[in-house]
Amino acid sequence: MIRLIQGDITKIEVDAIVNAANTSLLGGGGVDGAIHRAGGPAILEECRQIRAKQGGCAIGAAVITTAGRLPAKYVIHTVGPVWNGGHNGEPELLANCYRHSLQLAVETGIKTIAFPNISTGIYHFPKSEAATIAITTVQQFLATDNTIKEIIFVCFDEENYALYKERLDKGQ
Ligand code: AR6
Repeated sequence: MIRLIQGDITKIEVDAIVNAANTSLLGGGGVDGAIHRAGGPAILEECRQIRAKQGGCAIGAAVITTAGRLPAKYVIHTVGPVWNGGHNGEPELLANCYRHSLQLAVETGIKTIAFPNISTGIYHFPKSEAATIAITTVQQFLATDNTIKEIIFVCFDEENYALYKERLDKGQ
């Protein structure tokens, strides 16, 4: 089941929230900054350990930590592509973020997961195309998986919320 919410992802009570991180895994602005601020230092400590072991996180890949003080149980950190005109693999890399986050969720036994609008802030991915990619990728995943019970798109801004609502209301 897919749900749509407008709000702050750090407040959502689900098994896992997804973070729009960067390849360093060491935090930043936007939703990444909000998650580390609200979740406390435990998340960054686990990110540092992952970084020491595997050197950060590639674009389109995902890693998982616990969620510190957040109401969620886990944080799945994925790294979206920086928009650079659209001919540098950005759409496929963005789809990989959703796909790999969901695969990691299934491997961890997660049943409810919340996504922010990855890459549509500091990384400047056009919101309309990003919404289409997010929704179609998630729908494709749900068509072959029966373990994830709920996927929530958490839109922070009005524009993203309207774009998602329009697509979800008509079934895509
Ligand atoms: N809850 C939900 N969504 C949020 C929140 C929040 N609390 N805060 C912002 N957003 P961005 P990116 C939305 O910039 O484009 C960081 O520095 C925001 O409105 O957070 O993938 C990382 O470390 C936007 O729609 O992520 C990277 O360096 C969406 O989250 C870089 O930014 C994503 O915006 C990643 O850039």
